[in-house]
Amino acid sequence: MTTDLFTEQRPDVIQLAAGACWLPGFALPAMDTLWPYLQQHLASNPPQRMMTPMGYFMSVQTSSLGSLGWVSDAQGYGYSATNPVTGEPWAPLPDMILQLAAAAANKAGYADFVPDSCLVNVYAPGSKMGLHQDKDEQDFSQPIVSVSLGLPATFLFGGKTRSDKPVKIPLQHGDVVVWGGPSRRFYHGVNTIKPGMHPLTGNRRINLTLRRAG
Ligand code: MD6
Ligand code: FE
Repeated sequence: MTTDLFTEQRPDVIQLAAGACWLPGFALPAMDTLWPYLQQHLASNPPQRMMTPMGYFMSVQTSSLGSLGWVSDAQGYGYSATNPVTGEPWAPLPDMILQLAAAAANKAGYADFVPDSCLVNVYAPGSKMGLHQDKDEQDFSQPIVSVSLGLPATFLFGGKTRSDKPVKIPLQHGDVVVWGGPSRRFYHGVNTIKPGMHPLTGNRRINLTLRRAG
């Protein structure tokens, strides 16, 4: 079988679970402004490998935008108004990203999503993220919006318990995943990123995770 990668059409919305959907290519129209913005952000806010409470360094490098940034250290995971590396507040979330997040959430059935936190994850080949739940936020009525750029990744979307077998979602540059409501605390993760070269981001995958944390 041959697949023509250039003409292959993917649907706009793919339901993953109750309250969760995959929006293939949803962020592509925003890329012309999103990618230059992120490049600049990453240049002036170098992403860092955070330590987990177990004392291991994560393979992913992270930085944040918004009034609360996601941080981890030997004391635990959580949100912080300041960048632990610089002691300074995180840069505010630009309108362009707020609009993209709200539009994606809306398409998934969540009206009026206003995130206050945007985690910027940088994955080099070999980086991965183990299955986990997002449960450090105050208000679980708000969804999570995840935007992918650059190298492809297999996103794992599981269920309520760690032992629920995850579905494997082949995320491409510009794809968005939204989960909330009944699936807000579902386990998820990212398989090891394979080596590759993307025309925009080079040899990395960038993921934005937008949440209402406070
Ligand atoms: C991703 N990240 O980078 C997904 N969740 O594609 C996450 O799911 C995540 O990086 C909670 C805290 C940090 C994270
Ligand atoms: Fe997560």
